[in-house]
Amino acid sequence: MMDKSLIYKAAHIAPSAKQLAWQEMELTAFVHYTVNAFTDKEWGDGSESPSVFNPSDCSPRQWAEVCKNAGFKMIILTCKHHDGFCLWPSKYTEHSVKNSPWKNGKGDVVRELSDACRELNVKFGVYLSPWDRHEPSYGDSPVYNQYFKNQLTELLTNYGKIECLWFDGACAEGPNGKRQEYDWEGYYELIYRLQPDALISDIGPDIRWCGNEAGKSRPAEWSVLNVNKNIMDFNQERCSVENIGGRDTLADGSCLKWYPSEVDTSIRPGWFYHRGEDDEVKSPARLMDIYFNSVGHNGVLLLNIPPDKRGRFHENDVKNLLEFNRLLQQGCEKNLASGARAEASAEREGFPVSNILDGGRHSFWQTPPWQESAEINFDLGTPKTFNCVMLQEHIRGGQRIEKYSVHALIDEKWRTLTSGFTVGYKEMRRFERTTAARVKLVIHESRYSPTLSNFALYLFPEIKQEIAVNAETLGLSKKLQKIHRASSEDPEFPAANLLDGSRDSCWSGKPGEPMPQFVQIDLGELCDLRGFIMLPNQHGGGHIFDYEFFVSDNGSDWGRPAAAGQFSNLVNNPVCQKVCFDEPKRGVRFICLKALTVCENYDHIRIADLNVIPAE
Ligand code: FUL
Repeated sequence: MMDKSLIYKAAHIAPSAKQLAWQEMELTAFVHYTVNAFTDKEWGDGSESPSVFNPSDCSPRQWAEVCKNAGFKMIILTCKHHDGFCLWPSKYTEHSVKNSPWKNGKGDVVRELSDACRELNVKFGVYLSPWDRHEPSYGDSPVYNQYFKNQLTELLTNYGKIECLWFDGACAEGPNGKRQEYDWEGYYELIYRLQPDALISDIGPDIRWCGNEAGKSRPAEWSVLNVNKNIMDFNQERCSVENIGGRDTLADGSCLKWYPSEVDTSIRPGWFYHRGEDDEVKSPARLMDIYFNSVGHNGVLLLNIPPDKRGRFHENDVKNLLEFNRLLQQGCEKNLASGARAEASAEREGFPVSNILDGGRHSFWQTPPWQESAEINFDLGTPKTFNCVMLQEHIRGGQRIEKYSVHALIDEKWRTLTSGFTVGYKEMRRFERTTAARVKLVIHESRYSPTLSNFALYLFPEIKQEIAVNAETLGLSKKLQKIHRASSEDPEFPAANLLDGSRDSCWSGKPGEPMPQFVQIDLGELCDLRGFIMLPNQHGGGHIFDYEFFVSDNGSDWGRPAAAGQFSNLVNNPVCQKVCFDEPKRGVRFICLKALTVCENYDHIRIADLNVIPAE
């Protein structure tokens, strides 16, 4: 038996006014822009010259207009990403737009975007990467902390209202990289002093990372969490666990906190613009799935749209975004339950169930204290056709529902349409098109007393699921391929797994074997190649950081690498990596991928799939 006072406490933890306002924005946009758009990299290493930053038609106004027209309420700009290049003319470094050819060094992307946002009534936030691969003081902790605070001060004082500061936890220079002790408390104090209303996200006290960059959420997405260590530890250790807020995680309740989930993902496989990904922009259908997984599952969506080399959102991204918004508007246009007669099995005085159909945000229904389950029956009057249900709790009072299901009366029998766990700010579930006049919501379990402020039934348009285009479909047939050699293999994870076409199996080097580790594949015939693709391990770590890739016609003479570099951001975003050679390689029969270093000091490397991209 759980202590009632603990449950009472958990049921009454509520959002702050700024957290609530943030949650109600629902859709927010990320804009990742830096030298990477010009060097075709995902993580710049800081050695890029500012002269590469030269957009031909940079239009932050276009970014703001598109976001606004697609229903997004805030834009967060990467003012400085891990490469250290600043999109504003910072006084504290030469590594910025002021030394680029763009507008003869007189440009300021932060200014242009913040102005456009203000004019269009879109909120503006800043991403400032703590990890800085350019700044020489990085790693000299007090000196760099001052540098970081100086930059924060510039951003917080010169650009009007900043709604959100977004601090990235990424920090991976690989083995022997510099280590910086960040002064988080000092950064937060500065923000509280200069912009007290700003939210601090990701490595911050107001908003938590959902735990992945793939647009997914967990079955029970709680906003009330036991944050029993400092935020940094929580973000590193617990933000990815499946059971994030269940009763068994609440401990003695002394560290409960409203810490809601933000789902950050990119409209493209990478966070930055790469021409080679123009055909891999997420379709409206895919964006809709992500919407249901984020906004429709007690989260806020932070969707990244990266400007291209011109400095504009690419046409494909714009088209898909606007179409996504059109479908969403169409789906939510009409609440087919409005006007229905609702009857609840229990009702607290003053909180009638009719409140959930009045369309208002503030009125709500609840049960009497400690009535933790309930049923609400809806009589729609005449049969209606719908395929989606929307529930909203009155989160101003806390988050409470733990398990629910929705049913329709069809041919005199109750058929379950959907079921789930948490509701929170908003829960939206899709199911097969259903025609019925009677619908029932069952709240099976909740904390103290469930509340509901809105209930809706919608008919979403059927969306054609296009065949997903992704890098993996570019590979050569594996029929003739076989493993030539591998530096080592864990018998449980043989190198042959690289050829089985499965995303779930992988090749693992033997734990503890020294680096470099390599694998060689015999393609079975001579081929002309444009590049290669590598699908990282989909179930854990062992990701390669520095690599070299070789080709050969005989399997023993390899020569100089055909490509070499670093894979970026695999820990957080293990999507398929596509590497194109400078020139096509002709007459190749054997390939070799050599891992020079591994992320996070793992003692083995793991990859799921390796293939080549034939030259056209
Ligand atoms: C990650 C970064 O490493 C990516 O480049 C991107 O900025 C994403 C939002 O966070 O951790």
